[in-house]
Amino acid sequence: DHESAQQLLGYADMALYEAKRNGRNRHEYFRPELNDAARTRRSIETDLRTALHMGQFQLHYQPIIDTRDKRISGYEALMRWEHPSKGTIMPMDFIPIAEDTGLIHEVGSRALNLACREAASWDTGQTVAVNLSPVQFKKPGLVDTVALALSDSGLEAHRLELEITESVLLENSEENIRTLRALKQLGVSISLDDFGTGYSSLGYLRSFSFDRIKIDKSFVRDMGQSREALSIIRAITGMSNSLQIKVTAEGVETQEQQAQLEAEGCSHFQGYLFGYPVSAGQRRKDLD
Ligand code: G
Ligand code: G
Ligand code: MN
Repeated sequence: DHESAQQLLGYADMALYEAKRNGRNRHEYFRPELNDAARTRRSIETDLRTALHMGQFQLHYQPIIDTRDKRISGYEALMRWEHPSKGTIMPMDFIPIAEDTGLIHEVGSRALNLACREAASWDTGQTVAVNLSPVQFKKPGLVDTVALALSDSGLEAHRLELEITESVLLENSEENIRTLRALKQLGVSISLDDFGTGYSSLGYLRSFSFDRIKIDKSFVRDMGQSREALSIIRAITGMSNSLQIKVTAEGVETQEQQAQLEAEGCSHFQGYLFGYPVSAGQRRKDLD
C-alpha cells in the first residue's frame, strides 16, 4: 500500500482500529477509505473540543404521549451539534467519536445540565429523558454529575429520566448495577432504551427495577407485516404490565400502529405521528 514503513504502520493501525470497531477478535485489511474515515474522525474530534468551548450543542425535544389521556407526559432530549460550517450534525455522526475519545463525559454532562435547566423552566411538570452512553458508566462520578445537574438547575429528581441501553448491563454489570441503584436513590427514573435489539436478557429485569422499557422502533415499523415483530411486542408489553413497568413504543408513525400498540397495552407513545424532535424555542411556540 505504501513505500514508507512509517505510513504502512499507520495503515496497519487503521486496519486494527477498524477490526476493533467491528467487534474485535477479527481481522480487517487496510482500505483507502479507512484513511479518509480516520481524517474525518480527527477533524470531528478537534471540532468537538471547540464545540464544547463554544457551546455549539443544543437539545431537541420529542414528545412522549401518555396513552390514557393522550397528553404529553414528557420529552426525550436529543442532542444536535450546530457546527459553524458543517451545519447540524446528528448524534450518530459524533457520539461514537466522542465515546472513542473520552469526550463523551463532557458532552454527556453538557446534555444533562442543559436538559435539567431547560426542563426546570417548563411550568407543566413534564419529565425530561436524557440518553446516557455506556461509556459514561465506566467513569466514577456519574452519580455526582447527575446530582449536580439536579441541584444546579433546581429540577425535581422525579422529573428526570435516564435512558440506558442493555449494553450497560452487559459490561461490568455488578458495578454498573450499583451505579444504577445509586442513581435511583437520587430519585430519578431509569429507562431501558431500544429494548429488543441487544441481548435482551430477561435476567436484567430481575437484577434492577427499571421504571420504563422503550420498545425499539424496528419492531413498531415491522409490526404490520411481521408476526414475529408483533409477538415480541406482545411479550414485552405483557411482561412490562405485569411487572408494572411503563412501556413506550418508539417510532410510532401511523394511526394504525397507534391503535394496535394501544390494544397491546403500551402505556406511552413516541414518534413522528405525535411530534418530531424540535428545538427548545420551537417546543415553547408549539404550545402557544
Ligand atoms: O434523533 P436522533 O438522530 O437524535 O438520535 C439518535 C440517537 O442518538 C438516539 O437514539 C440516542 O440514543 C442518541 N443520542 C441523542 N442524544 C444523545 C445524548 O445526549 N447522549 C447520548 N449518549 N446519546 C444521544
Ligand atoms: O435510540 P433512541 O431511542 O434514543 O432514538 C431516538 C431516535 O429515533 C432519534 O433519532 C429520533 O429522531 C428517531 N425517531 C423518533 N421518532 C421516530 C419515528 O417516528 N420514526 C423514525 N423512523 N424515527 C424516529
Ligand atoms: Mn433514547
